[in-house]
Amino acid sequence: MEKQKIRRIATEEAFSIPEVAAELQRLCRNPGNTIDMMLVRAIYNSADTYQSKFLAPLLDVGPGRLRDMDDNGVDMHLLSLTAPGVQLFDADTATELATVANDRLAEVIAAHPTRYAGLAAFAPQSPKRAVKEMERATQKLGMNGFIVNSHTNNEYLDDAKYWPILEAAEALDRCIYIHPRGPSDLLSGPMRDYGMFAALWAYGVEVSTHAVRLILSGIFDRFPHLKICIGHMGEAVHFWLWRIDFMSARAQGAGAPKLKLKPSEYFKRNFVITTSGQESPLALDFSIKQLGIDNVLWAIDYPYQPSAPAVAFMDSVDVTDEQRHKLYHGNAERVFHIKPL
Ligand code: 1WB
Ligand code: MN
Repeated sequence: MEKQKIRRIATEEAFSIPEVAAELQRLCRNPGNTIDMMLVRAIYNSADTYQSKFLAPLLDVGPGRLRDMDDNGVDMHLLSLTAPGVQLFDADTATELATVANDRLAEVIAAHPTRYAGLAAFAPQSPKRAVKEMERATQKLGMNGFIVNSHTNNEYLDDAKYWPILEAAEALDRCIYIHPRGPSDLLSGPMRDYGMFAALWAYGVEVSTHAVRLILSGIFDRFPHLKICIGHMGEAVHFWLWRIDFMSARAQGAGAPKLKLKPSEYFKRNFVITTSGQESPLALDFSIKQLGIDNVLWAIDYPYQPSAPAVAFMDSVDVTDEQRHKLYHGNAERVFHIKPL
């Protein structure tokens, strides 16, 4: 397939701004060795190690990134403030920096409206102010959805204190992308060895746990039109749907919240998934069959994973032309309100 013939919108593409990077750098000086701090030190503490190569491309929303996109036939990045976003900061700092990041993102999109779209950050630490920022970011800045990096201080979005955030996303008709961060404290113990602490395994456990919590808590009966996006080929949640349905019936009989629908029905109705960083044709085939072609979106996970293989993967998978168009851009245009060409 010719590289220029199909619009390619990549939907989990990370960026940062100097102000957030500086605040993360400051955090590095504190003691503490959570998984997030291990990652933050690796990326933002330039004296440090294996991922320091990511900081420059994260901060570059100009020529370097556009060159990578051009070289690989990628038309658009749906940008999001990289993990852990503002969620390690105190509520005031987090709220302020989310605003700055969203303003900056809006400027970049305005400068390159055909190349970038954006997910707005918000600070769950202060749900009230988060809702204000969600409204501002969509209604004034025209953002395409929201990004949240899974848990906040070990709490998940099913907690009632976060319902205003879910309510706002539903009312604004914008999807919340739940991106990974280091797992919450009690989940993280066994993940600290063998390189499992981030994208290799822990990230998927964290976000899949979050997604299953949302479904089983019953929040989709309260917010039936809420849309959630999860990456990495759905963090494998849809592989589990049959067993979750079976066991959920039993759990509801034993005191878990009563649900109007089967868990699998919420997953198909309220979630979409992306292929970020997961380039397995077999997993994609399963995802399309399990969830339907309209619920799967293409992503790279730039700069953490390279663009060329992500494009080669989606160019070459055995799907129809119509399906490839949906995967590459049609579904992203619908879910994230990106203007079709
Ligand atoms: C990695 C991936 C690290 C992501 C990150 O740190 C983020 C990793 C903030 O591969 O180790 C990501 O967004 O995929
Ligand atoms: Mn990512």
